[in-house]
Amino acid sequence: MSDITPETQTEAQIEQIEQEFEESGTLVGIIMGSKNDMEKMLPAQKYLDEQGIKSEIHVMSAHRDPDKVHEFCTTARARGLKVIIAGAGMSAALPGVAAAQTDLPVIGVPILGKSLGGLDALLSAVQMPPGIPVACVAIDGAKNAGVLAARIINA
Ligand code: AIR
Repeated sequence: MSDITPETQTEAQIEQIEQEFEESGTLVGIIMGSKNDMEKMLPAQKYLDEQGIKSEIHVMSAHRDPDKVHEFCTTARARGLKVIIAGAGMSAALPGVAAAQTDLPVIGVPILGKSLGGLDALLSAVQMPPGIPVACVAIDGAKNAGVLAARIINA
């Protein structure tokens, strides 16, 4: 006779779901504000690939797709992600908006735009209010975002 009650069965199911997420093995979510940022963001994934760390890449804009960003960030931990890398140019809200909606570490990548030498994106990513941290790398510094994510995971 099985001693699984409806309560323990539910716990077992939850454990199974968590295990499935762990087995999928994706540890880093790489997000960016536009498909036009992709080329600049790929060095983060390349570095993580070289380290054997699985990542996923999505395009979502904090301004154009706020619902998508909310969904991604609020489910990231439950889906097994450990770090989020967020890149955007111009008024780069994405890193900060991500950090506001998850307690996972968020690494911001300011992307060089057509004006202001990338200072717009740098300041948008780095000037976060107390309590909502973004670890910001250099302008177009996606490789270092990958390196930092790997260090956080291996800490
Ligand atoms: N962006 C998109 N939504 C909000 C922001 N800040 C950024 C993108 C991109 C820049 O605006 O991250 O770097 C221009 O976007 P696009 O799609 O017009 O090339």
